[in-house]
Amino acid sequence: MAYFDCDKIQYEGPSSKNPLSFKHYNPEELVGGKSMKDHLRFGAAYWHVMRNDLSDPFGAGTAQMPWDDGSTSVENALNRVDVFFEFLDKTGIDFYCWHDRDIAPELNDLKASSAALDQVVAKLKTRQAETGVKLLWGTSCLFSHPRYSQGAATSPDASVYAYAGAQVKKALECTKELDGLGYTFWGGREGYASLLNTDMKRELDHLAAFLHMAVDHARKIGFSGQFYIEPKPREPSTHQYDSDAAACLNFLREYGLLEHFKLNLETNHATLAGHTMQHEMRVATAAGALGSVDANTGDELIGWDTDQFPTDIYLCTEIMLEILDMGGLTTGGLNFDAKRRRESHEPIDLIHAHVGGMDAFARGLKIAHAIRQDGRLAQFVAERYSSFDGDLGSKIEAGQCSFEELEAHSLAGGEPALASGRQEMLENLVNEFI
Ligand code: XLS
Ligand code: NI
Ligand code: NI
Repeated sequence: MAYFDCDKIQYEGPSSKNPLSFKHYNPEELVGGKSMKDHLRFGAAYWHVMRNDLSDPFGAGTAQMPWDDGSTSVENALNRVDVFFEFLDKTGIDFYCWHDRDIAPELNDLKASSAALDQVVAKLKTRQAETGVKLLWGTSCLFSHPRYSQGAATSPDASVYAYAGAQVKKALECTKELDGLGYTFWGGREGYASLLNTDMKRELDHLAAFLHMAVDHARKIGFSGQFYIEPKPREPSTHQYDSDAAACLNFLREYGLLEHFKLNLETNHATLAGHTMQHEMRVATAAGALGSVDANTGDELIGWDTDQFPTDIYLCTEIMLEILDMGGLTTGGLNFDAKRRRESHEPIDLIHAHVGGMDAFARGLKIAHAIRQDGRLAQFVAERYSSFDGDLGSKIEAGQCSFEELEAHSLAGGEPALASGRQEMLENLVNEFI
């Protein structure tokens, strides 16, 4: 039974008027000696594709899901797997991500929930083997159930903490079973609503202990995938401890976790943090910790995580520039953590949405590659800092300079003649390629 009313999406080139075709994403086409598919490593989010009914705080779900009987039965969960793989096949997406509770229902107790998970994981494993699709990362939903309303690894209640640990243990084992390339922690409710009732230091210590246990367990079971932390400043909590890339890096360093974790950066979360995505990526790359991307976009006018599909060519260009500059994605990918608008309720809208996101990133990739090939942008930046290549600058960069030497230099050299930053010229240069 097919649910998406289209054939497998084909590359038809920029002149095609067929909305269900790729105009720019041509998976095997080489860009700088590497296929577009390998550059972009697109992933689909099980929670949005299969489980998001498009409800919002003001109204019920609108999404048509003719395959879903609305029950929490394992049979229903198993049926969804086939629909999801039809979707992956038609869009040509090779990676996917899940939360444990997206793929299988939370049942009456932990044992029953874990058993349900095992059944679905077995089916996913079979479908992966048949298709070559890979699990980009798994994660555990530690934010939906009421028990986690005051946090999971930062809950004030040790029994809730334990439950969360048990859930992550199982989710890690399932990720290993599916040869997952990574495992993500997004601190859904790891933060606070009020400091009046919060012992922040204790909560952070607990969170670090939790992540260390995850690292230890991964080692025990032989899971060698990459761990990620996904920053987000707020929503659902008022303040989340993983508020942005810099806060995450500080936390990981402070608790001796940086060697085990990279960041999974989400565009809309950067917006909520008051940063650009490029800023967040630059911060992560500087620490050697940019792992993966949750590719979506926010709305400048709405202060929450609207999780829209990326369609902005400038944005995709900036993201691809950062990715190419760091030498490309390795374990990570571009995971569409994005949902259709509530008005786009038909199954085919899922295809339109992903095709658009893939094409936008394909253009971003080609443009970013062309900008790098051209070389003027990088050359400008290199020249802008070239005074640090001289005697004084090299000494400063090597940590071998003193204030006395800086004083002597300034006394002898007089007032520095500063060069222009040429921002507008560079913006025009980028536009040459867009
Ligand atoms: C929510 C997050 C979430 C994570 C996975 O805002 O983006 O979807 O990616 O838990
Ligand atoms: Ni995300
Ligand atoms: Ni998000």
